[in-house]
Amino acid sequence: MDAAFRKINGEHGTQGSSMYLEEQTSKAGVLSCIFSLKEEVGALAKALRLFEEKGINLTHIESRPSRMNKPEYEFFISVDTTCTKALDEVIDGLRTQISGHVHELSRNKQKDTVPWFPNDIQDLDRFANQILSYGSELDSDHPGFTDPVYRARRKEFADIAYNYRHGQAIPKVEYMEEERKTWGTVFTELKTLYPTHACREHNRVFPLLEKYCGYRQDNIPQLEDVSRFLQSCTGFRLRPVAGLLSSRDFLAGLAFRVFHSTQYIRHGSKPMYTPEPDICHELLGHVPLFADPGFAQFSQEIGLASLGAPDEYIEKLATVYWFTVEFGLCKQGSEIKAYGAGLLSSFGELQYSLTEKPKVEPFEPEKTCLQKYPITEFQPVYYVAQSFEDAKDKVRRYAATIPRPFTVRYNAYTHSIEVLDST
Ligand code: HBI
Ligand code: NLE
Ligand code: FE
Repeated sequence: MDAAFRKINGEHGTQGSSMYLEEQTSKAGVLSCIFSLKEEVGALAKALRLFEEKGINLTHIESRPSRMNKPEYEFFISVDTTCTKALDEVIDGLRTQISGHVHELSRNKQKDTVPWFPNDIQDLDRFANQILSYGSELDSDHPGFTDPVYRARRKEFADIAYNYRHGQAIPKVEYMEEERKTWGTVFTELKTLYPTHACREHNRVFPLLEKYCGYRQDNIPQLEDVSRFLQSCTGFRLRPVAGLLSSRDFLAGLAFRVFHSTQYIRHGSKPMYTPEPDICHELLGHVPLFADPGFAQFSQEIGLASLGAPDEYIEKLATVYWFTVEFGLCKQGSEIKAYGAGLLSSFGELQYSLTEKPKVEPFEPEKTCLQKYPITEFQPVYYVAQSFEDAKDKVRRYAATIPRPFTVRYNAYTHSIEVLDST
């Protein structure tokens, strides 16, 4: 409920997003409809009570003033249900007891339809509007919430991402003094920890980024420069994004070797740790490893496995992603090092992760994929991989157990997905 409720829809060019909605609603047991209500106290509560009485779970709700009927409001809702009878009764109730107008947009009870996925790298342009939270609209517990300069700045970055299309150069940004100061602190602290805490692949690439991409304490590198560098190493490229994407959208990008990257920087009051991705996280945490061929392939495997996968498997793959790409530890010789980007971009958690405090378990996708985790504090558990090669083999074997009536192959010449029907 929470994530869907916060979805920013339509505000920045509705075409892509409405298309997406239709496709989203073709999932099993989902219904979307619009009903209108006269403006009066308690009208919405009355309508919602009908759903409650029948035990139907709302997964999305949005309101807008009616254009046709000025004193009315329209409500767009999606519900999750397997019981059609209850649903029919609610719709009847809405029609007879509450409002004349109920417009059913889609209903699909087929259990085995395959969720839509991008077939071509350009299809990723459709994700731009589908930000879950933290776009330019900060939540009240965000450290930048009461800082008007920071909020205005976040809006500028969100606009760059919303307007970006595949194939364009990523617009360069002139960072402000305050922003460069924050970067400087994060960069300096992390750089002293990397030799002892980061995995060898990260340490191998880091000097190249200093040499070719302007990684310096007094300079925030430009996404475009870094993206070109990555393309020359592994074919991975960056694409600007306004905030968090859904797991499904985010993982789909990886299938094309596209990494959705934020461009704003964390609030200067908390350089040591932030729960949301920011440019420090992307450039210092993720980028060095996407330049490593073995790791790039591992990441793409997770992305390919996600295409068209059922929702519950997306959640599992997102969890695997979380405990590897974001918070993974790996064995190197007799030591354990960090390779997860969430660790390599937080000088607080990087230190903590290699102490005795957290629990450490071996990485086994079948087990790891079920682990619950917090997203706004240091992790209580980490998973240790033997090597990227080993992690990749394990994820590939795990992916083969995801029920899909087809297999996929990436065509790197055309940047498109080839679907091989296996039914
Ligand atoms: N969206 N922009 C963005 N960046 C991420 O790192 C990210 C995301 N959405 C989901 C996500 N990461 C992961 O936590 C997994 O759900 C894939
Ligand atoms: N906690 C990380 C940091 O402070 O850099 C960001 C994690 C994003 C998932
Ligand atoms: Fe990340």
